Amino acid sequence: MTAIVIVGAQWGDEGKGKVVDLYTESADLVVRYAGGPNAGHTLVVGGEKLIVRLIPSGILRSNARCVMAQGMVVDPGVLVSEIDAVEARGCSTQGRLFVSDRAHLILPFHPLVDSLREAAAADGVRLGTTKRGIGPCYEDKASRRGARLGDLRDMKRLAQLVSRSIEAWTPTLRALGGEPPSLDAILEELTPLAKRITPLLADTSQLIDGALRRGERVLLEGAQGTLLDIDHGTFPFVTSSSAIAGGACVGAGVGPTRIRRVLGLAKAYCTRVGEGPFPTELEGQLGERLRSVGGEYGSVTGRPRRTGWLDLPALRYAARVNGLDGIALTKLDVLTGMPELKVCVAYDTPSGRTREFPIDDIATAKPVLETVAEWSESIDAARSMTELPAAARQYVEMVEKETGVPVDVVSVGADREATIVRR
Ligand code: 2SA
Ligand code: GDP
Ligand code: MG
Repeated sequence: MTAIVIVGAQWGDEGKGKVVDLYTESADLVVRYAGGPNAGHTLVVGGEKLIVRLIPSGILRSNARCVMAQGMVVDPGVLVSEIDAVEARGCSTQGRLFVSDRAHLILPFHPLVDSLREAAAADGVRLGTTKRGIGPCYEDKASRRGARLGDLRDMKRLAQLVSRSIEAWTPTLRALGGEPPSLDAILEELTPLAKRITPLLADTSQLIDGALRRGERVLLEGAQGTLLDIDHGTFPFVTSSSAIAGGACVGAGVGPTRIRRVLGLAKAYCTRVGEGPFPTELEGQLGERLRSVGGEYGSVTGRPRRTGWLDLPALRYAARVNGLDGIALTKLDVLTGMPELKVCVAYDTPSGRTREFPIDDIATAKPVLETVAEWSESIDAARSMTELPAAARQYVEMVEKETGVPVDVVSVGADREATIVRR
C-alpha cells in the first residue's frame, strides 16, 4: 500500500502544481484533500499554462484518476468551468474525475460574507483572504449545517439546507450592509450545475481504499501550506482547513498507517500572499526582483505576493509538524543573479535566541540572517546536481543540513522538464 502526501512547507504557492504533475507520471490516483477554489495550482506543459483551483494537479496525465475528497469545500460553478477548461485542452475528465458527496458546497452568500468582512475589517485585523467564501463555508460545516455535494441529488432537501444556512447568515449579512440572497435564485443557479456534478459523486474514501488494496499508487495533494494551516499556521492569519500532511488522513478518509511517505515543497525563498506576519519579508528592490523574476502574483486573485529570504527555522518547523521524509526545493532558478543572498538561520525572541520557528512570538521575533554565496550563471538547463554552479549546490546542501531532511527534487523552471530528480 503506497500513499504519498505532497504538502506545502511554507505559506503556499511553493509549486505544488508542477511537482504533483511530475509525480503523477507514476501515480494511479491523485487526491486533493483540503481547501477549495482559494488554491491556484499552476501546470506548465510544453510552455502552455493551466491553473487548476479545485481539480487535482494530476488531471493532465491521462494515466491517473483524480479525486476531490471530503475535506474540500467546492464552489459548483467554479468546478464546472474548470472541467470545461480541462476538456477544452483535449483532456477527458469522463470516468477520471471523482468528487466526494460529503465535500461541502460553497453557496453564493459565502463569498459575499467573505468579501464584506474583508472590506469592513480594520488594518491589522483584515486577513487578506481570497474572498472565495472559504471561511464562511467551513464555518457552516463546523456549525453542523450547510449543504454537501451529495445534497445536489435531492433538490427538496437541498432547499431546506440552503434555507437554514441563509437564515443563519442573515444577521451577519445585514450587519455588514449586505442583503440576504433569495433561495429561489440560488436553487435556479444550482439546478443545471447539479446535473453536471452529480454523475461525478462518489464515496471517495472507499474509492481510495479500493485503489490502495489493489496496490495502486495514490498521491495525496495538499493545498495552501503548513504556515496557513488552521491549527499549526500563524493563527489567525491562516486559511480554514487542515493544510498539513495530517490533514490528508482527515480530509481524504485514509488511515495514517497507509501513508508511506511525506514530501514537503519549499520554495528557495519565501512568499506570502494576504496579511499576517512574515519575518523575512524583503521590501525594496530585492523583494521586487524576487517578485518579478519569480512571477509572484496570486494565481487566483492576481495579487502581488510578498517576498522574502528563505526561513530555515520555518522549514524545520514544517519538517516536524508534517514529518517530512523529503523536500522538493523549487524556483532555485529565481535566485540566479541576486546581487546578495541571505537566509534566516535563527530568531531572537524575548526569551533569547532560538533555532525553532517562534510560532507564538512570530509578530515580534527578529530573524537572524546569514549571508550565503550567490551565483550568476543560468541554471535553467541543469538536470543534475553536477550541472549546478558550486554556490547553488551549496544552497541545496545547506537546506538538507539545516533541516535534516534530504532534498529529493530541485526545480529550476516552471516547465515539467526543468527538474533535477535526485531520488
Ligand atoms: P482564504 O481565502 O480564507 O483561504 O484566505 C486565508 C489566508 O490563506 C491565504 N491563501 C493563500 N495563500 C497562498 N496561495 C493561495 N492560493 C492563491 C495562489 C492565492 C491568490 O495560488 O496564488 O491568488 O491570491 C492561497 N489561498 C489562501 C490567503 O492569502 C489568506 O492569507
Ligand atoms: P502552488 O499553489 O504551490 O501550485 O503554486 P502556484 O502555482 O500558485 O505558484 C507557483 C508558480 O511558480 C507558478 O507560476 C509555477 O508555474 C511557477 N514555478 C513552479 N516551479 C518553478 C520553478 O522551479 N522555477 C520557476 N521559475 N517557476 C516555477
Ligand atoms: Mg498557488
